[in-house]
Amino acid sequence: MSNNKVALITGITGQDGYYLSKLLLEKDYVVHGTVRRSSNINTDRIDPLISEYSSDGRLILHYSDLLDSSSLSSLVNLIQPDEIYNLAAQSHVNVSFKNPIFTTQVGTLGALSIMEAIRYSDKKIKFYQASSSEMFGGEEKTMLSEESPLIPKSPYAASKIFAHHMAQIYRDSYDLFMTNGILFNHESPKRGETFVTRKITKALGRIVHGIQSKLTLGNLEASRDWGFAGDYVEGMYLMMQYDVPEDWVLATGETHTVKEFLDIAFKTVNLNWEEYVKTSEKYFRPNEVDYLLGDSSKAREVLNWKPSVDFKGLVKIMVEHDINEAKKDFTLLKDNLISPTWEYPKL
Ligand code: NAP
Ligand code: G4F
Repeated sequence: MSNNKVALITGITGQDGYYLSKLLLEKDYVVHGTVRRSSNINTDRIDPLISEYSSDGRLILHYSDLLDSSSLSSLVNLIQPDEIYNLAAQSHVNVSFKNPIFTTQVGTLGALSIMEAIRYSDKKIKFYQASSSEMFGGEEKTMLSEESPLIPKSPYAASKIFAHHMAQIYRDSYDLFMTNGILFNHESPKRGETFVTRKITKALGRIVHGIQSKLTLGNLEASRDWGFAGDYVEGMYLMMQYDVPEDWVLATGETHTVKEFLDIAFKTVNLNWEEYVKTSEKYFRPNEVDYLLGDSSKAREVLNWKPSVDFKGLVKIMVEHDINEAKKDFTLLKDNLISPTWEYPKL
């Protein structure tokens, strides 16, 4: 019988799913992950981990969907994990205005289905809920902590608040280990390509290689506390190793506008962003979170967590990665294997 700890990660195919599964595998966990069936294989991010860890049974994937509560409860029964990290969500805020019912079903009942499976399990299973700084609403220019009021501005934020409160209620009512990580924005080369940071660095790489000529964005004045995803999954792990389940903010303590991100990114390759970027109503939201700045003193003092990558470092990592990626696209284009799309992405 193996002594390895067993974790179940929902949303393992996403940005954080990649970094968290890598971290846990390096810590000798057996990692199970849920994957949604899609018409194209959607495991790109974790393919390197699959090839390294699946043959010896350390990384095991299961078809599941947060909307299918019976598949979740049978998975929990089958695997009997020590820890469950609920990362699955329709995580794009603007899309949540367009698909509010789906976003809400996944964010609320999806999360609750896992909590119910844990409640009826014979084993004491620790649970991590991916809460979000989006829940704060960013009404005022203040530092936000675990005690700050929650003022949702989107269906996404409202659904995250429901799951956040249910984790607290299950913690208090049934003495279960339900921890909430209230994470401020965290980015990386694995970030989805329609989130603003990656959209910018992806486009910049393509501009550098001459295969894109412009970039259309929305609100450039919005300000975010942006950190590196690799640092934030370390924080998730630390929260789950702490003696008691609590709520924890992870943030860098610095905030920057989209304009500042553009400025630093374009300057790394000696370009002026104003010559390439335009804005369109299409990317403005019906209700905007203007300003997010986090106070993560509790996690820093109690968990000894701190981010290792600063804002400029983050921009540099992402720009360098996407310039290399675009070089591959350029080569394929040159050999006529793909046709030019002058602006990317279309969504
Ligand atoms: P992401 O890249 O969008 O990944 C989301 C994951 O959820 C993907 O694996 C996705 O699967 C899966 N998923 C979506 N709908 C699902 C459903 N109905 N059933 C099962 N799985 C489903 O998000 P992320 O950036 O890694 O974020 C991880 C979590 O942290 C999310 O819950 C997000 O809301 C939250 N969060 C993120 C940030 C941030 O800045 N990144 C900050 C605070 C909180 P597919 O690959 O098939 O789409
Ligand atoms: O990159 P974003 O889409 O991230 P947003 O809305 O802050 O949400 C992310 O962080 C949350 C944590 O606070 C997570 F919970 C959530 O799952 C997600 O990971 O947008 C950042 C800002 C917004 O103010 C947006 O209006 O950038 C602005 N923006 C300007 N132009 C744009 C664009 N955002 C996107 N996605 N695309 C644009 O063209």
